Amino acid sequence: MSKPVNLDILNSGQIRNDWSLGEIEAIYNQPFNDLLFAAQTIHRQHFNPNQVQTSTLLSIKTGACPEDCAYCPQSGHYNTGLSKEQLMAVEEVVTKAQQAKETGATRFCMGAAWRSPREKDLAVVLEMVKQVKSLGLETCVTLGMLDDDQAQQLADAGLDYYNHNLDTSPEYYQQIITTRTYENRLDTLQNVRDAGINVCSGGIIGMGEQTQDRYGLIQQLANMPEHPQSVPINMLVAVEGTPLGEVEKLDSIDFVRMIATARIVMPKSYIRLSAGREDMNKETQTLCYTAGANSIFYGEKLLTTANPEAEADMKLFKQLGIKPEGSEATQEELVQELAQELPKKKEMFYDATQA
Ligand code: SAM
Ligand code: DTB
Ligand code: SF4
Repeated sequence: MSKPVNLDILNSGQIRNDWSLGEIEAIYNQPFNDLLFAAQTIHRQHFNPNQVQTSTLLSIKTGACPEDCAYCPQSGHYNTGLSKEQLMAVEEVVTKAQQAKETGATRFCMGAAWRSPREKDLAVVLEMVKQVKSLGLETCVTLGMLDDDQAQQLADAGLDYYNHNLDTSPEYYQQIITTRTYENRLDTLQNVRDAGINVCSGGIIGMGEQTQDRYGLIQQLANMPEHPQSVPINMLVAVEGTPLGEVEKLDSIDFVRMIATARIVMPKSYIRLSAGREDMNKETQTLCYTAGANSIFYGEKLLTTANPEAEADMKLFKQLGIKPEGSEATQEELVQELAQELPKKKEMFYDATQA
């Protein structure tokens, strides 16, 4: 075990963009209680510890992606049984966004399985952004690589966040994706930042990486010119048919360590407990909240795989005294409402993990 990290340094309130791998390693490997205490202390300096932000995802264009990301059920390089779908119609997306709002989400994230958007598709997405925003929701899209002009068009449409993950360390990246480079990803993030859109960028753990790669991912995120405003930490959802379909499951304590480390080095960012919650019990999720996670993907579906039911999340929030950030309803009202409404709203969807 590394030496405990000096809390005076951690408590300085300074936002740093020069973290060394050694420092990140020392933070990650502290005795668990010291790590959680440091993360919770820092969390309280910048956030209400009893509030969690809720984002609902929708896959607006599913499958047949030309990229070869080894984790992804939507890559056209692998057979996961997922059928290719066209870009959804604007009205359909707006209906889903309205439902997400009624369920208590404050941000609506639209994902497309593209390498980068074509001009005519981007025009449709711009309209989606405008209309979803007019419902009073924050908007986020993830469409693959963007050039500066595309980022500007999204900014002009009023987009709040762009999600583009680094996924892993620069070293391990080559084992995971060959069809685009780490540099391509950093360039897209630069274009997004320059256009004045909030950056949402994080990664995945549990892909067979070494702990060094986790430190490397955190270092890349934390040493950007500005910390991403939102940092999704995903646990791999292993999907049969992808090269990572059979990878060994991640230990939940390692996941909590990753959340706590992200919280400590990026004190003002929203750290999102992201994919993989279906495989976590409520105690693990609770530890993540204690470690400074203050955002979740909310609603029964991620992009193509399952996520906990909204009702289960609201029940846990209620047990923990957590309030969904910015939602007009309290978690108590949402629990009651969801118990009545959800069976009506629920619909069957293709879950790539159940193929
Ligand atoms: N095609 C766009 C792109 O890659 O930029 C946007 C959609 S892509 C599905 C968004 C992110 O979801 C990926 O960067 C990856 O971090 C995450 N993701 C995809 N499949 C996953 C899986 N099986 N488990 C965990 N996270 C996953
Ligand atoms: C992110 O970091 N995780 C989300 C979102 N950004 C787009 C996607 C998770 C996808 C999990 C696999 C699936 O449902 O297809
Ligand atoms: Fe395509 Fe995105 Fe999946 Fe990679 S992660 S295969 S780019 S949808």
